[in-house]
Amino acid sequence: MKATIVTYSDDFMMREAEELAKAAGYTVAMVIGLKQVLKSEFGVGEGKAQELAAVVDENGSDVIIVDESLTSAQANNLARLARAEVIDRERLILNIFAMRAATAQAKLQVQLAELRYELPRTKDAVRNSTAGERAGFMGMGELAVDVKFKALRRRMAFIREKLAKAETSREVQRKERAKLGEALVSLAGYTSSGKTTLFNRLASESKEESPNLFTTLSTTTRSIALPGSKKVMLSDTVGFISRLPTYLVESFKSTLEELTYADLILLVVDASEPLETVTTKLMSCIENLEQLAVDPKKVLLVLNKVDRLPRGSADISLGDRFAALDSVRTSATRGDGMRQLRNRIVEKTRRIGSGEGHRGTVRSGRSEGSPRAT
Ligand SMILES: Nc1nc2c(ncn2[C@@H]2O[C@H](COP(=O)(O)OP(=O)(O)OP(=O)(O)O)[C@@H](O)[C@H]2O)c(=O)[nH]1
Ligand SMILES: [Mg+2]
Repeated sequence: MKATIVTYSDDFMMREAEELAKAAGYTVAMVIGLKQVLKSEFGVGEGKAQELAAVVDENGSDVIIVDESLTSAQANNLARLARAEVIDRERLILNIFAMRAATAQAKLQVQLAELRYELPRTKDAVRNSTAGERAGFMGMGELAVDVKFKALRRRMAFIREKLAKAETSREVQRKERAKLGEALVSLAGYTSSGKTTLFNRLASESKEESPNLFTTLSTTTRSIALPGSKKVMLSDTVGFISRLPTYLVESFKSTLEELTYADLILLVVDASEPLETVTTKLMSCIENLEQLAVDPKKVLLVLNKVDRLPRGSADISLGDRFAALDSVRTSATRGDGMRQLRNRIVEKTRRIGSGEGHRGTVRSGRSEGSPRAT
């Protein structure tokens, strides 16, 4: 399917929107950058909507992707005018997640996010389709909204319950692991930064790595051996993206919660991108970690893909904003920096494990070197 993308005239956003569209399986015919995307009933501005209709007609796109959140009225109006299917950013991300969900848990999480997406849009759609009815049958429209709403809510409650059950068994597993006295180390970072490639190298695994966004949707945890016959549990997690819909974060909370239990977080960054991109992505990762109430002291920055940097290039300077973060340079594909990374994990989990005031649910005294560890 061919798609024309409408986004902001910003290099980063244009590239990211294109990558998202490709990850969802579209062939991208054109990326249009606008100063203002959310406008009027067409979502892009009426004049622009007419132009867009002509462009899509010309390049034969089946789909228009609007890189913003649209109401169903906006999407419908634009679709009618341009005679093409209209998909907004949230729908696009949901479609990728739906395609990639492999485990039962991930599938439930996606279903929950779908329902959250639909809830406000159902309201719109039912209102519109029953507007005539309401005039004749006094309030039938409202009734239809109600029925539909109740059905959606019931379904959501059902899925939440199922997810909660799965969460209980994860909790049991977590406690079992805690008894082994191994620190938990989690990989986090922007989608496609190389988390799974690092995970595979550290754990001698062969989980799927790919240049597509959101390759990994569920957590995998393995025990890995480190220098000094130390062992830690290492988890690979779902990647972050900018402007991630909050309900998607909520739906994937139990997966992301892995990060709140971690003793150490390896925040992976693709350091081969332009500094501005690196900074933007790092900021959005840090925002996500803050939302999950992760302690910045537990973060070790992994500047990955250094094999792509020009030979002998100076140290990557991220500026004062990230000065507090410790960092290691790696190439997960070529193997650079792996020894340093392993050593840093040993060091960092030793310090974290020795009982400096853990918060809330995080267990303390499990790691090697702690007097309480057994
Ligand atoms: N050149 C180079 N490529 C790398 C390196 N690490 C990973 N890659 C490539 O980057 C792409 C993304 O890697 P993944 O490991 O799938 O990234 P991820 O962070 O797990 O991504 P998601 O699961 O989608 O969130 C793949 O094509 C990898 O081969 C590296 O150090 N150097
Ligand atoms: Mg991955």
